[in-house]
Formats: sequence, structure tokens, C-alpha cells
Amino acid sequence: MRIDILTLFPNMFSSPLRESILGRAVEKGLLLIQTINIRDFALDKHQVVDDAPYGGGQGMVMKVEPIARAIESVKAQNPSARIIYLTPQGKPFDQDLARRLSGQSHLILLCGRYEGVDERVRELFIDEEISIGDYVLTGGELAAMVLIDAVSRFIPGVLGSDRSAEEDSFFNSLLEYPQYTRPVEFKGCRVPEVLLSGNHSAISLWRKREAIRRTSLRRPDLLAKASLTEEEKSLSEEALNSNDDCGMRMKDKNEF
Ligand code: 4FV
Repeated sequence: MRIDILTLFPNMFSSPLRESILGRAVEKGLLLIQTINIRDFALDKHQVVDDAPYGGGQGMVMKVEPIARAIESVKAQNPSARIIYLTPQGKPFDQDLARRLSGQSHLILLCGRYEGVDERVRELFIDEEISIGDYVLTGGELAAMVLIDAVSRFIPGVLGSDRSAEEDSFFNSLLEYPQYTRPVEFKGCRVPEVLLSGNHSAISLWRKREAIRRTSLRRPDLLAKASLTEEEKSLSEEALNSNDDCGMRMKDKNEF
């Protein structure tokens, strides 16, 4: 996948895209990421990229011309590239949207700053607006990184050969089941016996039940979206009444 990032702060992307899984994906050529500084497309002597809002009000607005030139420079190379603007006014980003975007060959991500971009950028150029959450960031750059990370995991070869993003949390929109590794006992908390049993059908049943229980306790909104089989539905009732969470006995946390 090719991703062009339009930003006023290209250096923000250097290290996150050089480390670990994403860094290796770039090295392996599975991800072609280019940052483009919008200020390079402000042709006046002072390379001005923002201005005061018409109608008054606080803050500044990003000017349409530098952004238009930057977008046209990339679209000239590939007219079919899909342009995404990261904004709190966009559709909520989630695993399904990440999976869908991973089917695109070329994304252009526009990162806003200040109060955002001139409305004509949206009207003339933007294909899709996406929000990573209902809070206000200082810029769209971190949102772009979140999107790149989540989408890249669906690209074959980005996750280790045996791993596919299809097995993750939110697979079937359920939260993940509890994970354990050595030591088998810590501060009186012992790994659930079933996980030590080697009985794989019992283990997957336990994991399914735990995923449903955790989802129904923490994110009932997700459970409503999950397509559960009758057996799974009965599991959720049963799961709600059982609880072998060692920590739970220690202190009540998280379940609100
Ligand atoms: C944001 C979000 C976000 C708004 C004003 C940048 C900031 C500033 N982007 N999901 N939440 N953007 O807060 O995507 O221009």
C-alpha cells in the first residue's frame, strides 16, 4: 500500500514509522509511506499556510491553495488515490473501517492543524472524513498514525507470517479473552487450569466464554453488534454469573 501524508509537521512521522512492525513493513516494501509538507506548496515569500476565519472567531484556518496544490501534485501521479481527512467531524474509525481501507492501494491522508481546513478543501477534494475519537487533538498527525497502524495490520505479510489481523479483538466485534504466560503462579494468582490442560476444545470454549463475558461487562454495545450463535448467547448468560478472575477477588476494577 502507498500512503502519502499531507502535513505541516512531516518529522512527527519519522520514528513511529521506523520502529517495530511498521518499520519492518516499510523495509519489506509492503508499505510505501511519503510525507509531504503542505508549506512547500505555499508560494508566497513567507509561505503562509493559515489565515484568520471569515466572520471572526478564535484561532486560524488552513488556507485552501497550499492544500489544493499539494493534493494535485499527488493526484497527478495517481488520480485514483483516495483522499482522507482526519477530523473529529469524520465517521468513527473502527476495525471494520480499517479492514475496508486496507483494500485500497493508495491513500492520501490530510492532517489538519489550528481550527481545521477551509471548507472548500472538503467540497473540492476530500473523499472520506474519519475521526479516531470524540476528543480534540492539536493536529491530525497522531490520528493519521493510528489509522496507518490499524490498516497496515491487514496487509498480508505485515504481521508475522502466522498472524492475521482477522483473529484480533473485535473479531466478530468481541473483546479479546484474557491472556496468560509464565509464571503459572504470581502473587497467589494462578493461571486458569483449563489453559494448562492441553485440551484445545475446552480452551477455545473457555476463551469464547471469557471474550463474551468481558464484552458483556465492559462493552455491551459491542455485544449487541456481535452475531452470536445460540450456544454463544447461552454462554453470555452463564458467563455473567461466573467469575474466576483472580484479580477480581483482589480488587474490583474496570467493570463499570
Ligand atoms: C482528530 C480526531 C482531531 C481538530 C483540530 C486537529 C484536530 C485540529 N482528527 N480524529 N479526533 N483533529 O482532533 O481525527 O486541526
